[in-house]
Amino acid sequence: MNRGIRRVKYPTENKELIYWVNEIEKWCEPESVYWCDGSSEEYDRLAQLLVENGTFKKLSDAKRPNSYWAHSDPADVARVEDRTFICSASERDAGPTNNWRDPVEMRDVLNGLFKGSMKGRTMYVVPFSMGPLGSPFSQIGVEITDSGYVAVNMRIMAKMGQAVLDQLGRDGDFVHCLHSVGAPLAPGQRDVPWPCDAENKYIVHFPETREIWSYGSGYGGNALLGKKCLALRIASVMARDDGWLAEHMLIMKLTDPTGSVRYISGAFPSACGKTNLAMLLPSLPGWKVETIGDDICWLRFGPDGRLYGVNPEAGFFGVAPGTSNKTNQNAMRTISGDTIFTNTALTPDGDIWWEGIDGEVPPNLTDWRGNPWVPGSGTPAAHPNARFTVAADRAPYIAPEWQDPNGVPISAILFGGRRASLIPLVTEAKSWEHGVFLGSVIASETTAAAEGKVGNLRRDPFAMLPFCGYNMADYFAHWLSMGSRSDASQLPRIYLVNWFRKDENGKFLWPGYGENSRVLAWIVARLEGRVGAQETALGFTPIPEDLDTTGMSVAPQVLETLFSVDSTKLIDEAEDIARHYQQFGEDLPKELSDQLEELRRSAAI
Ligand code: O2Y
Ligand code: MN
Repeated sequence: MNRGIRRVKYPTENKELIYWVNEIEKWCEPESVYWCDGSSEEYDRLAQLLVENGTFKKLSDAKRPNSYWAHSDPADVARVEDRTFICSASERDAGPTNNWRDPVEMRDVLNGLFKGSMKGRTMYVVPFSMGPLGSPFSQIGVEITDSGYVAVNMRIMAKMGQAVLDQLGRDGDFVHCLHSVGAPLAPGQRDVPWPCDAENKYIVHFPETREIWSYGSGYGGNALLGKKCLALRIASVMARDDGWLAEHMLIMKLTDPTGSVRYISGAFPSACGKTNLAMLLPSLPGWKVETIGDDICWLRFGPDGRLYGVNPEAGFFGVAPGTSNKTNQNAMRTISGDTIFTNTALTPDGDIWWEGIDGEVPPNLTDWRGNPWVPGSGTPAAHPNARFTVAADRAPYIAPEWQDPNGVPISAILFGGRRASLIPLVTEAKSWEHGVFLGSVIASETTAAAEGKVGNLRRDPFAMLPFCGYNMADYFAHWLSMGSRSDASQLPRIYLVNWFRKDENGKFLWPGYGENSRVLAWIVARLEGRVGAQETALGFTPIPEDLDTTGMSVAPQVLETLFSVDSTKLIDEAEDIARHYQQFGEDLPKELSDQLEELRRSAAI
């Protein structure tokens, strides 16, 4: 007899995990604890529970099989950068672009918030692997969460469940990810469809101990902790320490008409069409794009000295508004079923709708807040940050090797931004160092929908501003050091692209979308040494005749503008870069200040 001794059968023998789960259970006081096994039967059961408590509405099986619609609290609709903290031991290690808090003080705050935070709720234990199970690239995490919505989304976005526990084994290490929506229930209290503590959000990273604590939000990157928190903020620190790169990049497989394959990765700030590019339908005959990943890329050197990229995610958490058969037919095919939609509008016959989707506006829509929508009311039916969550292997255009445990060899890295002027359609960096310089100054002009004045420039180095878990000056130095770890001929070449250049009347000069395949074809021609280039102050741009424009109408003077660099604007650009660099003070690598001096010199010529 073991009277008084609680014997629990755990689905793992990992001592640290069992200890941690028990400690969190004692502290957060949930009603029950549930270990996720990751099965499809479990997914259906948890989704049904979410339907019963009002978080999910099941969509029509005739319209959108096995799919669900959720709408969030209006105060919990997106990542919250001002509530995202890096709690490194020293403030200097977080750097000037992160919100730093003293880790000891932050632990005090969090301990207070998490005490009893899960009362009346189920505590889900979600083991997950970012990256293919067993790959040398992969990292295991365990998210403890009191949100069923998070558990089912995590099953789509990562490898999740028993197979991960088996991989973890008795002594394996994992990233501790703790999440609570921060809405404990008193006995008998009715739950709301989207519990959260909107006024009190904390998205906290402890880089030294590789921990993530997230409180108060149930939405996206704030709550699905494998994505931005682990695969970028914590992974960027691991990558610095272990000699690899964790990047905010898509990965695509590009096949030319002869069947020759290249893999390209690309970093773009939000609202620059990264998902659309990853899923591109080329307009150039004979070319094919297949997707490896749409948001995150982990890069490591292979034994041959080349950089190999892996997509650590298993799904897409894509922006819905604007997605259509015109902008992204592949995404539309992917989300035809087995998808969770959050904050889109809902049609009366049980389907979803958003601004920019194909066809007429259906009558009698329910808006993203769950209210009848009045067309012309001035408010959109779908929230601008409405999302779909869908498994990557549902995509008809996913590359067969997308989960290759060794990754795919990257031939070119693209850096992009939204720039109405100055930046050419495509520019090849002069060297790895020059490419790092271009990455460190990526900028986007704010659009009318975004914060700030239209046309304001926001620098977003490597599109990692919200996602770098340490001092960005050290991150620049890490990128530079990666370039000296291999022979220059083995490194990917770096390209700056800009699909958004406008003429003096504010009209886009380049149609974008499928036509961007012409730029990719030029890049491949450069990699293969088949075309020359013109040297500009920013790097090498195409000789206009070398861009394949067959089948499209583009005036020669437009191409000339697209490939030119206006030297008067370059002087202002160099001054703006100098201001951007000032925040890093003495920590800015000398190689980058030298690159800036070089740009200033060529601007002055
Ligand atoms: O948490 C959110 O609101 C979504 S953020 C996001 C989701 C998918 C891919 N990228 C991002 C991003 O902010 O870069
Ligand atoms: Mn992203």
